[in-house]
Amino acid sequence: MDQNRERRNLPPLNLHVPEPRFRPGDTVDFSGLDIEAAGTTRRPDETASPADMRDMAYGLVRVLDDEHRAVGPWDPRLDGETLLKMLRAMALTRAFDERMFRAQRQGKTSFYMKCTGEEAVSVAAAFALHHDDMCFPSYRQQGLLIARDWSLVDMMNQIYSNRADRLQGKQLPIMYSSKEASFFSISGNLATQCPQAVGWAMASAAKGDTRIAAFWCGEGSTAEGDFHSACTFASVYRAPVILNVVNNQWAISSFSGFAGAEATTFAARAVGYGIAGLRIDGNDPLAVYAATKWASDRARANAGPTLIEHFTYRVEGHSTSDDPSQYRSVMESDEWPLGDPIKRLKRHLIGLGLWDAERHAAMDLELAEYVKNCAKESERNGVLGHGLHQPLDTLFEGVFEHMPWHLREQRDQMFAEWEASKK
Ligand SMILES: Cc1ncc(C[n+]2csc(CCOP(=O)(O)OP(=O)(O)O)c2C)c(N)n1
Repeated sequence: MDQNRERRNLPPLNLHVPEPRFRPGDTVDFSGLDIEAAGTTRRPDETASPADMRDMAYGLVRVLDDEHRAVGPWDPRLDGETLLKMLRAMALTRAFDERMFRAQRQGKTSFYMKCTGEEAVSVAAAFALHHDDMCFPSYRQQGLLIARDWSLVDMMNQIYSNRADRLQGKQLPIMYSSKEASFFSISGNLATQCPQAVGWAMASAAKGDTRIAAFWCGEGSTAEGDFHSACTFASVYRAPVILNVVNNQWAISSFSGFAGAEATTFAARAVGYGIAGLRIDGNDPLAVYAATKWASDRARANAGPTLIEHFTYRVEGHSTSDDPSQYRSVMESDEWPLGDPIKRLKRHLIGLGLWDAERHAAMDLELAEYVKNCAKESERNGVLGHGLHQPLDTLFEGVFEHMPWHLREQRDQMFAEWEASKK
């Protein structure tokens, strides 16, 4: 049989190439987004079987309603003091971002990345975790360090690659590492932290410890093979780990459709692996807190991992090297229907009678001043381009635990050439 003849009446095959809804200059209308009202999503027991909570992967856990009241079964009922601390940590994260972005524009550092609009994803999660639970972040969870009261000056020293940089200028700015804050070294290679977090959680369980692990990756990063490995190992061994997917709609200039968002949700990835999945309003600090607490209680009860999709929006450019007006409508961030996480918590606290606009404005001024003073302190240790900040030979340290002969040879050769160049 001639198969070519048989197929001659079939339409030609073609591929679907996703296209974002709005491009530069387009009027943005997000009314088509399916966003359910706050308080309507059910709250399963922390030990529920993944099969009994598949609907959660397609819903949207929300606590703060349009009037900024906390409603529904996911309301974590936090006390006012904790809520105010959370608000402050989110505002401090934003103030830090503002200052460091400007430092890059002033040439004091080569690079910076903001997390504007995503402050709740890291800060509220840090409040729900124990201080020594191990975090495996991407480059957009600086709020974890800030919520854990890590030194801003230390973070800035790293950004400036100066003489007080504990990473000795070896890492790109913002690729922090703090063992003391249980904050795993950030790697430029996307999604590598995912299987590493699962492995850490497995080790914690193997040792009979009570600490859990959590990773954060962007929705774009879920397209990496490492994300699949992480989900498989987490599911098979029921590792005490929280898999956070921060769906901020964009991976540099690629919209979430290129990572699979047109066909399903990112929380629904959990369904295929038999993992508990929660899809939550990532701009709702109370929802982030409640979901993280749920997942950590689940992990600590040996009931298995949880994959949380934080539905949010990347308000600013991808990094200081990016200009988002080249690929998306500038209206998008203003039109984003889930609002701003800091403003939402602020209005919630005002509604509770615990806060007001004047105190908020005063706090913003105080935080900006505090960040400025930290920057001044850090800049005394040097900024980019002001000479060599680290002794040259530190370049060869840490490659191996003990420096092998061939690295010593290269180091000596470098010094010899350096001396010769001065003559
Ligand atoms: C393995 C790998 N591929 C590509 C890159 C280049 N890169 C850096 S950030 C980024 C986009 C990541 O987007 P997403 O995971 O959605 O996180 P977001 O930046 O939105 O927080 C890409 C492609 C990289 N760093 N590593």
